Amino acid sequence: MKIIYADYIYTPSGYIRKQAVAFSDTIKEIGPFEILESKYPDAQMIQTVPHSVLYPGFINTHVHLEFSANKTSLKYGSFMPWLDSVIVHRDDLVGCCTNAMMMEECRSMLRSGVTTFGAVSSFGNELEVCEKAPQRVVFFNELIGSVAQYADMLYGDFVERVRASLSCDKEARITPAVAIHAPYSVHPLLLHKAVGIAKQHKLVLSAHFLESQAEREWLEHGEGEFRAFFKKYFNTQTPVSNIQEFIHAFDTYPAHFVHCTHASKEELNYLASKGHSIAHCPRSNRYLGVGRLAIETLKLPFSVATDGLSSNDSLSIFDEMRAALFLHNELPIQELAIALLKSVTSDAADILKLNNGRIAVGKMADFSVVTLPESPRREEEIALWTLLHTKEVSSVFVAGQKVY
Ligand code: MCF
Ligand code: FE
Repeated sequence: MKIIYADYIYTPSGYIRKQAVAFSDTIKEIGPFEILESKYPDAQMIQTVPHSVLYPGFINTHVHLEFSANKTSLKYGSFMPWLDSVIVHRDDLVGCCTNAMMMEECRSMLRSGVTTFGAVSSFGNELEVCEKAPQRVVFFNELIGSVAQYADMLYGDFVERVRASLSCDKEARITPAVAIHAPYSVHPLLLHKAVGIAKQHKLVLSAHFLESQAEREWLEHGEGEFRAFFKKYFNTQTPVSNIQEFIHAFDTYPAHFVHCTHASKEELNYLASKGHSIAHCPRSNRYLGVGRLAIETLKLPFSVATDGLSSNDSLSIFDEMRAALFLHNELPIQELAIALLKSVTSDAADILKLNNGRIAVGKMADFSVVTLPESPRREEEIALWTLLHTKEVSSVFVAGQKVY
């Protein structure tokens, strides 16, 4: 047993003062330090430095580690030129992305307090790194392919990758999951089979959805910038799916939709009515020029996530939350800070169906300790000071073990 003490603890009912948490691999009890100390006299005591706030470990629900080598290869600014540059540079970028490079990015997430991440993998190359990473990983096996002719072959490869991630060592804390790339790139034949697999094995399901205006135009009318793209690379003129067909494929199984920057109010409300959620990636959206997701009117849970270095400059969840403060510059800043922290803790845990993300009895003992530069003058501002002053966290625990 261990007992950790901090000036403040972030709990589902707000920040509590001068309390401690007793834990092994899960949280056993929360209460005054003296009481826990006398109840568990053999426990290892962990006293955090002054002005520390104990948070549940942060959760980054959507990242692409395989693009960790990208620095200047991919074209930022607007979606189609970016996608074109992905087609041109993908093989090189993925080919030169070493395990060491990906592990360094896992460690950079760890330094920002991320104890769980959702890794989208198109080839399965990252599995080894994810097994060795100190964090929990929801391993999203990505399915992509719009040409019906290749559907069987692509599906076979996908099933193999799902199988590999299902048979990981328990110690590695890998949770297998399914990612459908996007409505424009996945044939309905594959889409329905993949949703079926997710349902059958109760796997978390995710999909990029309505990220750009170009995607919308293509899916609705077979027009716009995607037309030339599909003509050039696939010699086709018609989309394989449309918005309604894609949305309805998920009607009976909740999914985590990534971006949704070009979803209409009606579509978003429909997603909400079916129990879906959203991954909101502020910097990726800004860098790919796809506009702002109006998080203030969403009726469904959302997480703030970094996306990959394919459309970002770092995988720090704090850099991401600070960017969100600026992207959503018309929202009241204190309330926004509170909402952002909730989005990367309890909401993200619910989305990934994990028993963490909250400091509460029975939850997994994943923590990140944030140390503020001085004692907060007003308690109602702790969330904002946390976001503004944290470049790196002070320490991190996963399943009760100190990993940073
Ligand atoms: O989320 C961003 C932007 N939207 C779509 N895809 C990706 C993103 N970052 C990486 N990707 C990957 C995607 O998973 O890029 C490839 C897929 O493997 C694009 S299709 C050649
Ligand atoms: Fe993505």
